[in-house]
Amino acid sequence: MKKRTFIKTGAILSAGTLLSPILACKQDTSQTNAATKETVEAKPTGPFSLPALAFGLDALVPNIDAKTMEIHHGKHHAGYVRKLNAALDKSQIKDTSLVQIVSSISDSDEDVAIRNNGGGHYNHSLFWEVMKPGGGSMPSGVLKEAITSTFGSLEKFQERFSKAAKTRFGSGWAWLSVDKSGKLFVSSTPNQDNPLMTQVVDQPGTPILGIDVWEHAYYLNYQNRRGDYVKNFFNVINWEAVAERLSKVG
Ligand code: MN3
Repeated sequence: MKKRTFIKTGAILSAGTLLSPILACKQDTSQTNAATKETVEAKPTGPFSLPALAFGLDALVPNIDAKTMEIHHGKHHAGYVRKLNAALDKSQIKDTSLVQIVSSISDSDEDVAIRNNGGGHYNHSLFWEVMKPGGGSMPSGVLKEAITSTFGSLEKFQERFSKAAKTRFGSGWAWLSVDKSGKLFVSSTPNQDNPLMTQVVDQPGTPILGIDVWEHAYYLNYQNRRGDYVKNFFNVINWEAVAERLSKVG
């Protein structure tokens, strides 16, 4: 829609130039400004783009409903990507590694747009990857050993993770991450922060599993029952993806 508007504006500008050079000159300034503004707003690409889902919108039903997936991925996540690209466009940041960008975020006001939208893009990209239809079978191998040696048992890990998700006040995320000594830990962060943000979180690390506990992630299906959503999230965890993330840390 916006792209089309921009093309139209460009066409009007060209027509004006042909019809009357003087008028076009006068109009040029305002229309160039308008066109420039539209270009920024309509910019369909930047360093980042919305990743496609590996499964259908209804694939996680009944644990996560199709409408929630549609809005969450197509509107919320797409919005973070768009705003991140716009924020980077105005910033001095030349880095195109999302992990580098997110890891470098500070507490300063200047970083707010990149903190919220870079975090939003990173977090949601991870979120879609650590879920799958028919998921939820228990982890195995190295990941299982790491979880049981850290938390005592898989059940105790689930309790700890669920508590972090349920008790996060307001909007945010709960995480299973790996610290720099290679040890697993559970934490939660507000808004779109995550454990990669070394300068802003209490417990820095590399997240390997995360659950979005913003109301937009569950409210259509669960309303205020965040606990039920968190419980059912365990039916769709893609443990192979979590294990793969663990294997890449370090
Ligand atoms: Mn979300």
